[in-house]
Amino acid sequence: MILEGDVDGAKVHLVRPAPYRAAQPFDTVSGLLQSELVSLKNRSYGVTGMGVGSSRSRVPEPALAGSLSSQQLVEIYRLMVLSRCVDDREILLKRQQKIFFQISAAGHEALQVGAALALRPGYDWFFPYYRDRALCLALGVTPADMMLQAVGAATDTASGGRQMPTHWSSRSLNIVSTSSSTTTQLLHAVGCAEAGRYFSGHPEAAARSDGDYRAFRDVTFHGDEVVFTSLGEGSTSQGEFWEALNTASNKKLPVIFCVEDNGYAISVPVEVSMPGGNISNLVANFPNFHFAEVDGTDPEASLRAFEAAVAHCRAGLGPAFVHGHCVRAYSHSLSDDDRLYRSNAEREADILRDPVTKMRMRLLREKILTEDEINALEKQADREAEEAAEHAFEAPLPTVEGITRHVYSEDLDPTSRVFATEQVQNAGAVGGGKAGDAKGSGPRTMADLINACLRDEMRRDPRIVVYGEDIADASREEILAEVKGKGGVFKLTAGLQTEFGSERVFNSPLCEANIVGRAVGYGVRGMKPVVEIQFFDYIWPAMHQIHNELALMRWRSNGAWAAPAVIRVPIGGYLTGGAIYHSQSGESIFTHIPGLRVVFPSNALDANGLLRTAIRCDDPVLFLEHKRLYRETYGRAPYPGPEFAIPFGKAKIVRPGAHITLVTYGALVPRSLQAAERAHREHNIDVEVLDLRTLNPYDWEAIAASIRKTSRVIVAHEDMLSWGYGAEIAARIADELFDILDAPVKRVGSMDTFVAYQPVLEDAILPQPETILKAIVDLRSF
Ligand SMILES: Cc1ncc(C[n+]2csc(CCOP(=O)(O)OP(=O)(O)O)c2C)c(N)n1
Ligand SMILES: [Mg+2]
Repeated sequence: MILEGDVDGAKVHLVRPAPYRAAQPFDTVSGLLQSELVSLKNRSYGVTGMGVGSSRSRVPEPALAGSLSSQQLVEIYRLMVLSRCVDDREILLKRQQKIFFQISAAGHEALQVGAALALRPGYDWFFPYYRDRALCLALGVTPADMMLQAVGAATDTASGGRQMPTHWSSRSLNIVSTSSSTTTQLLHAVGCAEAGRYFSGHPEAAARSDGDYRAFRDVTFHGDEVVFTSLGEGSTSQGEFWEALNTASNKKLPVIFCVEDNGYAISVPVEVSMPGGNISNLVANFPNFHFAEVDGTDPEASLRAFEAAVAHCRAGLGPAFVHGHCVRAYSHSLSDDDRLYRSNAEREADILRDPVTKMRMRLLREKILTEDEINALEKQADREAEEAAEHAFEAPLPTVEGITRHVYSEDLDPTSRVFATEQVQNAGAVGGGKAGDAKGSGPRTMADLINACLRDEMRRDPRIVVYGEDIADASREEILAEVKGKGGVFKLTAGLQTEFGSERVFNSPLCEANIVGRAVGYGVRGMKPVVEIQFFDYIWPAMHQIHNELALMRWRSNGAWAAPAVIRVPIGGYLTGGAIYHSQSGESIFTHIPGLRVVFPSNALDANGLLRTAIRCDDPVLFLEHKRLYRETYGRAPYPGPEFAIPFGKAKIVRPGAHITLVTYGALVPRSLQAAERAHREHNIDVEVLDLRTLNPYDWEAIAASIRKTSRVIVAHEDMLSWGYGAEIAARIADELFDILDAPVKRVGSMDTFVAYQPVLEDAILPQPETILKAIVDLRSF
């Protein structure tokens, strides 16, 4: 739609920045202007070449200080218009049902272009959100890239057709794959900044090393890189927003938080969710921050705000917070119609503040461009978006065969022989230092050998950092000479801070999402965070990060990014007084997450060897440690040496037998062994006990081989029976081994309730050796 405008008394024709506008009539362009536009496209600051098939080069300096030249102002406008044109083209395509989703940057372009021009693509790091089209265009993502994403092409560089459009990712530009989850990306940004700081203090850690995940996780760092992350004002209600500010502030990290405030979270106006309605007021007391509140519809003001923010961050003074007031020129997305909840007057008022219109008027008013030149520029941008779309429709679609690629690392298989160094190599050597010392050749507990493994691996691999709640010896380093140190509520990390220092071993805030979210940021930079969640019962605040981010990063970015962190978690009951909130199981909830390896050792040696594989492998791992087994006499073993590793997906026959197969893991291994001994003694039943050791992947071949021998099987676990881990194993046995079964598949698990405090109740709720014995006897007589 063309509007009439009035600039310095002269009538001009203006393209209305409306979502559903018809094709624009454009005037002819003079040759001179065209060449001027070409030179602007290849300008020497901030942004790389645009357009279909253009290559990307990194530009060293933004260099926009001082007053902006006419050329620079025109280029800013071009980027804003290009963003709008790509949005409008997508809207058209969505209405024609040629693409499947659309969400726009309309109304946010000025703020975003300002941010991009103050930063360095491929040098700084970016954790944007779904509305950041203009930001990404200005950083160097091309309209062609965007259209490939919109159609879901195989050649979509962000995700290969796996993510919605505007879920950005570019390795060359350091734009880390972003999800739809609002605010998770902020904690990734924090971890990313921590990793950058770590590498600049420990450059040797960046070295490539064969033999583990480092061979596939290249590192770049500069020492003064800044991390940018953005979100909408509605998303500031999420806890992770505050968690990210907390750590960035506390650690003076170079992170720019950009709040793009359009006053609405879909249909919810800001006053509903934000006390006082202004996020700047709420965050104002965080220490070490540089704060700016700007008119986000003014690109120059925005740029200046970001330049100051970048200067603050690059100088190492701390994080920055840029709050830009934008407008949401269109509805939330094409699935939304804002006429349902916004008045006409309010929507019209937003149109008057539309940044594209305002910038256009400025260029005319300041006689930087004529009306014809404006129209030519817009026509060119529109053509670019159209060509990008045409190109995208010719692109190949992803193949169905490729669906499971990059769920896990394609480079390093943790089930492979690389990790099959199961023979004890150095029994009797010292696998520890002060507190968690595994001295001598005598049997060590599971707690000792986990601690020993952490020490060995930290000595071997400088990219490992260990953090979590209470895991340091003492956060106040100066008293370490005087005190013994805490080293975790179960003392599994004892002595690590003392040996490796507070940069590598440190306490986190009491905040599980913060722990895992930062691990994602560390991981994408090539580090190996080995974090601890204090109790499995408190893993749930981190569930969003585990399920939607950590485990998904590789698949959703089609292999471009990964975060192979290790999360160690004490789990389980049989504690006599642990009660509900210190006794939970729930491993099947995590084996239900593609992309996440789940390990559950039952003894000291397996814990040592499997933790080593977890740390060295290239996938994220949930490492479940049964609290009751930490110091039990059962399963102690001598320290096996610093290279002892066990591949994932390899079960172990812990008791051979001929009559019944008992598939189990964790704390039910010793209980199953007790039951098997009694079955043999009292009933002459010979039970084969199979310890799965890893739950994802699990050793189907070993299960099947044993059942082929026995034709009878029990699957036993501590977790609740219904919908527990055993349900999946039992279903597969019934499906694939039906022919050789002599009896139905039997399961043993806890009652479908919580674990109570009173031991009489706990004993009844959790499966006991007697429960397993009864199942064995029943099954034998079936
Ligand atoms: C954790 C989470 N909850 C809900 C949603 C659904 N959702 C998507 S965008 C959105 C509103 C976000 O508003 P705001 O942060 O102000 O950003 P804006 O879209 O206005 O730029 C909601 C509720 C989501 N994507 N993630
Ligand atoms: Mg909003």
